[in-house]
Amino acid sequence: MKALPRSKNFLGIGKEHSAWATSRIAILSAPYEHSVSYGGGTAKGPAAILEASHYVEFWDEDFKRELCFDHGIAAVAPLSFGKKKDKDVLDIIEAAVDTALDEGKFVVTLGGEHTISAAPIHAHFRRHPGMSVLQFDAHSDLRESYLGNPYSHASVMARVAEFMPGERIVQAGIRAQCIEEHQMIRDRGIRTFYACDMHAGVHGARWQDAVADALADEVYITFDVDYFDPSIMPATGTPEPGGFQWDETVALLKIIGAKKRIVGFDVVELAPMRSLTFPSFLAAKLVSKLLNAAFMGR
Ligand SMILES: [Mn+2]
Repeated sequence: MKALPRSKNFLGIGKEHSAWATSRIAILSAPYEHSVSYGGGTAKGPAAILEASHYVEFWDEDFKRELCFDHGIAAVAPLSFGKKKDKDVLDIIEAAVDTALDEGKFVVTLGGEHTISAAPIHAHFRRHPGMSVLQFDAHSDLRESYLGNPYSHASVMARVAEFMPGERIVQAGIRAQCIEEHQMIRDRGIRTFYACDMHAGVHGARWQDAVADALADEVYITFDVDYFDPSIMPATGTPEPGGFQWDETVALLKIIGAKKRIVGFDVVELAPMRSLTFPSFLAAKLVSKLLNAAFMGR
């Protein structure tokens, strides 16, 4: 795969730390947007994250290192889907993730709408059959189909639940769902942490510990940015009030980084706003934090 030049890559790092052959980390862009239900714009998410990442510091104040110079980060040219959609698009993404994993890379996938996550989750699950998937999201995305489309962003975790055991799907931040999704969570034993319970202290003094305890040793993270409160993340298709703040989220990532092994992750559903740059920056810094959590002790 071919790495993007410094002007377009992650963090704006020089060739010696961003070439494909020598980088341990690969960032794939999957700018797929088809099943929009409310606000649009997620196709522009990956490019906005890469652009904003040039303003993220190399040095991470939480993890006390410059990860990009230790391991190398290669961002590659965005995948293109032509007129393809649904399953055909997932096949293209999964093939790309497979290629990168086969070359020993730690793979980050940027969306795009949440639909795309089924592909990297499946690719990682085939290699790590004991893993959990941790879904940060306002919505449980467990609808069998939405507006007639089983490959809707609102159905992505229903597709994942077709190949993963329910108890190894862990959802955090959920605050919008339909009754069928609620029943599926109960029937399949999906581990859902509802925002109302997390905020109310139902899971103890620190909900972060309860979420971490629900995970297997190996964890894949799928991060829908609408998990955050719209006050800090307004740039997403379906914002929901009552979301989460930055520090409490980073606190969980540090716990997972210390106690578990993050095998891969994706960040999806950023719909960048022309008038407001901070949401794109937040998403870029989130990618950096997730990478640091994943490489803790490595
Ligand atoms: Mn979602």
